[in-house]
Amino acid sequence: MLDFINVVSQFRIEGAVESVSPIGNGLINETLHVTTVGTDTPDYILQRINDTVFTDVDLLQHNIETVTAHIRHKLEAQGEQDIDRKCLRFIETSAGKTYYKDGNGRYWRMSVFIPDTCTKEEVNPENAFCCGETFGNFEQMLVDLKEPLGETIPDFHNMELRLRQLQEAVKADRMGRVASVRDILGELECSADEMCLAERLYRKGTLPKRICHCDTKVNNMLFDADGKVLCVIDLDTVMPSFVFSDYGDFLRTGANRVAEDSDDYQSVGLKEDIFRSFTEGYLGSAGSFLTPVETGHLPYAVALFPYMQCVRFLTDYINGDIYYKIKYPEHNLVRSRNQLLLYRDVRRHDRMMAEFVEKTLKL
Ligand code: GN1
Ligand code: MG
Repeated sequence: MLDFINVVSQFRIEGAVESVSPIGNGLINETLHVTTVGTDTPDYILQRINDTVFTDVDLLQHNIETVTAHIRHKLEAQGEQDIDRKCLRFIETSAGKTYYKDGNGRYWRMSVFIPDTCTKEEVNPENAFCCGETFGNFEQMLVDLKEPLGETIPDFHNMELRLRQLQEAVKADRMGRVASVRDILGELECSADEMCLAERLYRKGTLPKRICHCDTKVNNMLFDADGKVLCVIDLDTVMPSFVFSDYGDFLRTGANRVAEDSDDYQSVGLKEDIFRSFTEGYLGSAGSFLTPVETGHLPYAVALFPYMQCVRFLTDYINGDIYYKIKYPEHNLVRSRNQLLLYRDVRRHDRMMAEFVEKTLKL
């Protein structure tokens, strides 16, 4: 507690600290709820930033400040009420920064706590529409951002790089695990060229990078007491990427019939109703700025993300589980097989998805 009080005292908050307690279930950053005495001053969120994953904290915070300021201006211009519930507000330190490095080299940031909100863990056909609309809207608000943003994890969703990392892991075979995953490697190899299409389109100049959220999970949105979305949270991965990141990665988790680490392989597969509902919501808001190259490749994005995640989990398995937290030795292997099966099932829906996107765009 004393430690936290020292950290909090570096930030220009209103009121006196009453308590500090853990909140949320994020795996990357440590998040705490700071209450203040009385009802006249807000509560706060205190977060320790994981600088092993996000190595350039200055760039990370620059991105977040730029994005929240831009969204705030947009909401003001639209005459929105209640903006402090619809956009995160970060607090400056007495040195005028939005983060603080303590004596032990740990990085911290603070934002105003938005009361009477909740997060959701389940995607259903009803809220999937709203998820699509919200993430599409988020991209839409940032489409005219002039200030360049950096990549907080360079080449985060670059498929060519992820495949190179897999090849390097296979070559080193540090744990002697490669022989047991030859079947997965073989299947991945068959689709490797096809899945690197986005990078080729980008080099040709036909596919843009835009500011994307890059961690589009249902639990990265805040809902109010009536179940309406207030805002998007967890902005660490906001960076230039292909829109496929937001669209494809949401469906990878939100539309899988089972969790990404389930070994109930029979059940892995794409929930078509979630796909349709999310796509309608997303195109309803993002359809206004997406190019035909982007919309034409949305079905590819639905396949790309399970494929990429299969590659990433398998790489980590071969490397000896150094990136993703595991609960048992084969955890990454199970995740990898699950994602490969999802990839296969998504490919069975190629045609349905293409027809649905086309039809929705005409509405
Ligand atoms: C990581 O920690 P979490 O679950 O939000 C990863 C994502 C992966 C996901 C797979 C920074 O996200 O890219 O899709 O695991 N985030 C980072 O579960 O690598
Ligand atoms: Mg999160």
